Amino acid sequence: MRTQVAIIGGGPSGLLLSQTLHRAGIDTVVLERRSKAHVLSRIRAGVLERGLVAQLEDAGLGARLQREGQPHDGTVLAHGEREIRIDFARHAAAHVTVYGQTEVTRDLYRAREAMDARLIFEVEDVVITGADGPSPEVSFQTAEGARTLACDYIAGCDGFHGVSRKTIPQTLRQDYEKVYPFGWLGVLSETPPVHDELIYATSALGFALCSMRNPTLSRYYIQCRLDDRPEAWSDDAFWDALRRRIPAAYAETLVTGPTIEKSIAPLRSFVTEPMQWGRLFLCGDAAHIVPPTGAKGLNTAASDVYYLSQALIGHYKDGDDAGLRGYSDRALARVWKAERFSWWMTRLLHRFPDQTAFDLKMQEAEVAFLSESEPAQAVLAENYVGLPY
Ligand code: RFL
Ligand code: PHB
Repeated sequence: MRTQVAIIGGGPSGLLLSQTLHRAGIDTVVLERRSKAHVLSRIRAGVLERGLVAQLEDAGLGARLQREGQPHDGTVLAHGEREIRIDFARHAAAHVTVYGQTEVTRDLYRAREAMDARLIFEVEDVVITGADGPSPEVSFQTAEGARTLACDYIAGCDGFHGVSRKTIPQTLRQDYEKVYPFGWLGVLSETPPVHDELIYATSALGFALCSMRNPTLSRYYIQCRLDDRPEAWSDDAFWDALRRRIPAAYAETLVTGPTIEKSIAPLRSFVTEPMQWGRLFLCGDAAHIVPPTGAKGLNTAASDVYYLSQALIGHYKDGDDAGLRGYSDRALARVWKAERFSWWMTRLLHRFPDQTAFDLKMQEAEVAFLSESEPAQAVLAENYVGLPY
């Protein structure tokens, strides 16, 4: 089997890259370790920056997103009973769009399948060879047996636990990592959202986030211990913990019900440099992870896809390899700013087990400053709606 660009991973990065390259006349094959149903069952991101919305529109995926995506002109930060509304429209002349990653992925699969794209599911034992030479190959197993995919370039879109990053020799890359001493317990529930904007809340009991997917589907998170298990949390215990962490006015109007999904995600900041080795290019979670506090993971994956697709189009259409040579530096320049923002939001809004009385005072002072300073709110708004590509 042969293609121009072999894409490892059929999550949002791999699918968006495949769709964008297809529209530019570049052939791809996507190799995905799991089944399509499994990929679509993962509940993840919910907030899309304008850059990602524009990319999806350019990729021919605007119709349902326009119909069902909800524009949000602001968000609420709550510290105990103190509320700060961050006005994106006023401070950044922009909005974000609430539209689930599951729906983005579903739209991408539909579009790719409508074009008879080559998507191979449930591949195992993926091995990349020759990425540092002129003729890279990807070998893998399917139910039918061993296969080899020859290609010009490989896009490693296989997430944090994938094989692509690990193929780059350890001596040629530098990993930067910060692991946080807590996780997020998230639930999905068929109840109306408690508010029409997201609420990022911090209290003496820890962080909570009130988010949503649509007017009848809510997504809530609370900070939890790293050794917590979702099964240990009854629905009642979850709702109780959430109510105690959000301002009283919201706690009183919160509509609760049975949860339809409950999972725990650890929080981590991670970047590998460079994001390229020979003809192998990393995109999205394969190269970097952010804690979800700033809603940046999917959006940063999307800017990587933008830079890489532009670079590959430059190569195939204009014979210009400058974009490929500069891919890693260009992507990392934006990635580090999203890392900084996500780390800052995480530090501002969570309770850390080793936090001293002084650290708590610093957090309080930062929230007080934010509530009084328009420029500080503008900085938050500018980062939240997404820095330009
Ligand atoms: P993914 O989504 O992990 O997809 C990688 C795919 O590669 C497959 N794979 C392999 N395939 C072939 N061979 C192998 N050896 C393979 N190994 C793995 C996997 O099965 C998978 O299908 O990475 P991608 O495409 O880079 O997308 C990244 C995003 O999924 C991620 O950054 C976001 O979900 C992060 N995130 C959020 N991002 C936002 O922008 N806004 C948010 O509001 C937001 N909220 C979140 C989040 C992530 C969360 N969790 C669970 C980590 C909330 C949560 C709770
Ligand atoms: C979500 O809706 O899943 C979500 C929203 C905002 C975040 C993280 C997750 O910062």
